Amino acid sequence: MLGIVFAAICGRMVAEAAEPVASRRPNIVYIMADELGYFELSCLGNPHLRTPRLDQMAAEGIRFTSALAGSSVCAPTRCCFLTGKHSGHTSVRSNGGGTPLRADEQTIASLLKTAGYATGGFGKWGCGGRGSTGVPEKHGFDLFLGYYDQVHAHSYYPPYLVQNSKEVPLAGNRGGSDGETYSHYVIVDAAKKFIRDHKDEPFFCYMPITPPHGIFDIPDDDPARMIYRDKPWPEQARRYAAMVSMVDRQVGEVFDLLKELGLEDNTLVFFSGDNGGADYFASKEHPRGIHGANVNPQTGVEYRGKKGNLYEGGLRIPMIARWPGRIEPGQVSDLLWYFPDVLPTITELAGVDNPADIDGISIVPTLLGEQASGRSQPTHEYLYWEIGGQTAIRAGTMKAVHPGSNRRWELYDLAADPSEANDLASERPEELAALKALAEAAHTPVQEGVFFDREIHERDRRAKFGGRDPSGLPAKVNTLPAAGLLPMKQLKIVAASSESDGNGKRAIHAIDGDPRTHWHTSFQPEVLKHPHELVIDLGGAATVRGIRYLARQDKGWNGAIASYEVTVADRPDDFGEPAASGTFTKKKQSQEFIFQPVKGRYLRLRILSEVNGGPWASIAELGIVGETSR
Ligand SMILES: [Ca+2]
Ligand SMILES: [Ca+2]
Repeated sequence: MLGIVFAAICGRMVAEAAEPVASRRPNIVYIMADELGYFELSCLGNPHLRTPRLDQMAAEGIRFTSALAGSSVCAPTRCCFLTGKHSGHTSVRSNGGGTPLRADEQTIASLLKTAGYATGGFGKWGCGGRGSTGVPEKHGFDLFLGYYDQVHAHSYYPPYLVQNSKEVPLAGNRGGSDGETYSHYVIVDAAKKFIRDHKDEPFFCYMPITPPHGIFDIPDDDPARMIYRDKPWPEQARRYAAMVSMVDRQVGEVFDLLKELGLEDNTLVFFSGDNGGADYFASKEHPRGIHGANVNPQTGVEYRGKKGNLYEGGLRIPMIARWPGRIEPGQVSDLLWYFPDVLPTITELAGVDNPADIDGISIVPTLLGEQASGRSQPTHEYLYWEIGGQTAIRAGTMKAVHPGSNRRWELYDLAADPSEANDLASERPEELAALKALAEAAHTPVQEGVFFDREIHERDRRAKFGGRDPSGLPAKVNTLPAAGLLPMKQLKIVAASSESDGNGKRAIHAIDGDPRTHWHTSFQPEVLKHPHELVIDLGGAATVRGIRYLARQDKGWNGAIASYEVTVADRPDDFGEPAASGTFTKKKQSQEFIFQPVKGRYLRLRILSEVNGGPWASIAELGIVGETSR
């Protein structure tokens, strides 16, 4: 009897294996909401937010309790998703908004292209601004409509969207919250049209949609607005809730379309967040936000942290997959996996080979069952994240977190301590050391792609504001007189203690000859304090007689320099005693400080304080008084 049962099972396995998964080449729809927290679905017990179609999707498919984001913010997490790499290997590790993929990088879409898939993307790209090597149409997408730059994506009413690097005007829009054409409707409509247009061939429809990410805008006549109209919450919290329910409705519309086209049984649909939830609308009464993105509504157990850091609150995302007839309905899986795993999962189903340098592992055995896929589910030796000065690494239930450059490593056992409240670092130093060693090996220096045309990219960023210059700069600004200075073109920044990359206030702006741009020190994920430094290569041995400085020319004063030291040396890494120290005053006009001449090739400006006593440093222009040695 046992033998017969065994033979029957084996027979079934053989039959399944004889028809490889890849031969069917399923359509793939991946819907990624921006900033939807783990506990913000009604099927997870959220007491406020109504998500009936997502709840239904979970009931008809598989819901994951331990699926994690590739990173805790938008651009880096998208890069992990698209390339199958963890953030120690990716090209987009900055969340500046337009940081590009390199030209040679493969993505899910470029791989699916090789298997004859039609590929479309709709929403927020975040892996390369216009004019760069990272644009989606150069990375496998036949069609991408939406926002290439993330700052552009802050507005639901921009004057235009971008499709394959061309502008698509949106009627009546003036940027910010001001306009007549809600961009998200245009994006969802285009995605549905793409599915319809490609119903007879395998397709990949990637929908990295922008809601419920703020600005929290949704048309007043959207049906989802009605659901929360009378709730006793702040208006912004009602809007956020409506955006969640709007997304839920639109996910349902995608399912309805697949059903109408007869594609349900041959289409795998994923739905997930992009990074951990934020504590939106936090108050004294609701310290973790009104809707409790990271608080288990049943147990009260919290995930520590939120979007932007590498505690569980920054990494936990909702994740559901549905494929009628292939994924057993009603499953809840505790498999520990993350964004780099999406690429190999999809390529396995499409029958495409993976690039050699990915970090992900296919989860097909979990999705389809180990019997149907003919093998057991492999698991990760470790999962790895880095962002800004933060690092985290997880092996099984153990997780080591390095929360910032001047903080100590922490160690948690998530099985016993899901809230990461009990740091075991001093109790279990060997385990921490082993994880740190893995983390060190997982990190490689970042190699970003490049821009050919920064101006077109800046134009997209200004489109958030309807094309207006948002910086608050007056029409006429002060300038740095050039007389007696080393030529600005000859100067080069060789080191900066930090720069506010996300704001486009990079160190280069201190010496770019443009008074309207400025360098600002970083304030995310943490505010870095004095001293701040710039090291400048003078382009050759020079006699330095002083410095000339122009404070930021917009309305702000943050970072405007008070006291500082100047050091000149022959090597960029061997500075001795300062040549001079001085103090600038609080004014927008050019200021100069002349000191005893000193010779050298490299100048270090060390900034010790700010005019208002704040922790930052900023410079619109810095000139070096002196002459190049002959
Ligand atoms: Ca996000
Ligand atoms: Ca400048």
